[in-house]
Amino acid sequence: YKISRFEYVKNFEQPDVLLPNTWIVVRIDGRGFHKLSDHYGFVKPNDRRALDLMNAAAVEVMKELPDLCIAYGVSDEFSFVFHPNCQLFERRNGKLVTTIVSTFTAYYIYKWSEFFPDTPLKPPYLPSFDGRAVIYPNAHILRDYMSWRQVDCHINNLYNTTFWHMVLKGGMGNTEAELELKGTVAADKNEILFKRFGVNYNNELEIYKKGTVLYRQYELEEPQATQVSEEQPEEKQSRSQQDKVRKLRRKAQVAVDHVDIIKDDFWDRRPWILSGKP
Ligand code: DGT
Ligand code: MG
Ligand code: MG
Ligand code: MG
Ligand code: MG
Repeated sequence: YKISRFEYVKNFEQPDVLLPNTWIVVRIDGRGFHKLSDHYGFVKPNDRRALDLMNAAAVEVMKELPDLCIAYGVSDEFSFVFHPNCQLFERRNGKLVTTIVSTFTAYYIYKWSEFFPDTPLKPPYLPSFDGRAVIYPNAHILRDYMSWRQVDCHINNLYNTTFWHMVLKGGMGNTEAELELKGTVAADKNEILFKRFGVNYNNELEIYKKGTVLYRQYELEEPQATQVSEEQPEEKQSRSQQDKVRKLRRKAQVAVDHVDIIKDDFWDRRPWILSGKP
């Protein structure tokens, strides 16, 4: 029985369900933030207000979506991670990505004036974000993904810190500084910073060097290493089980940390992040 003769158009919709039992990473990235950061006068190379605003918006996303188990942010991007047992929106790609992107953007704009009280947002420079979902087959590869983003953060920050010291404090032209940095390795940049500007890169803020990791805090951190076993495909949880887990996750504080997530220690001390329990 058809409700109307127009209903056949529904058949044009394409399925976009993401593979079951895989990690889902939704990465969002600011659109045209190079221009936007210039327009609103973001401090170079790192604007603490801008990063804190990104983190504040991401914390709200974590609070609204208890299925998220961890998130990592750097510069104008954030990666949000769903556990393989996540069933939100039947794992539909479009639903997951658009919900995260729009919730994040809404909070970014809502909270803007809290972090930039003297710089009101004005068209055409309104912040917007793109987003995509990628699935990863196991926790090992998921961790390699997270490590990739954090290594990127480190490489870019060391480069940008050195570059902007050479330009802003060393009086070099942009092209001149760029040319000198071409082909240099990390040790060279550390040396430029130290010898010319008396800056020890190790003393830069952790938030700049390591980016930001968000996760739920349950006050059950393990003091020493315990091995986390690879997740097993699990039986589907019942509705009431799912509700209970959601409640627990909602109650948990969202921790905002600037720590190494490449080595095992971070994960060993917080086994619930990869186990998905709770
Ligand atoms: P896109 O993502 O292709 O639309 O283009 P952009 O311009 O957003 O490029 P992207 O995402 O590769 O690079 C991020 C830009 O945002 C980069 O040009 C520097 C800027 N940005 C991000 N965080 C800060 C900050 O804390 N301070 C300053 N001055 N700029 C920042
Ligand atoms: Mg981009
Ligand atoms: Mg961008
Ligand atoms: Mg970016
Ligand atoms: Mg609706």
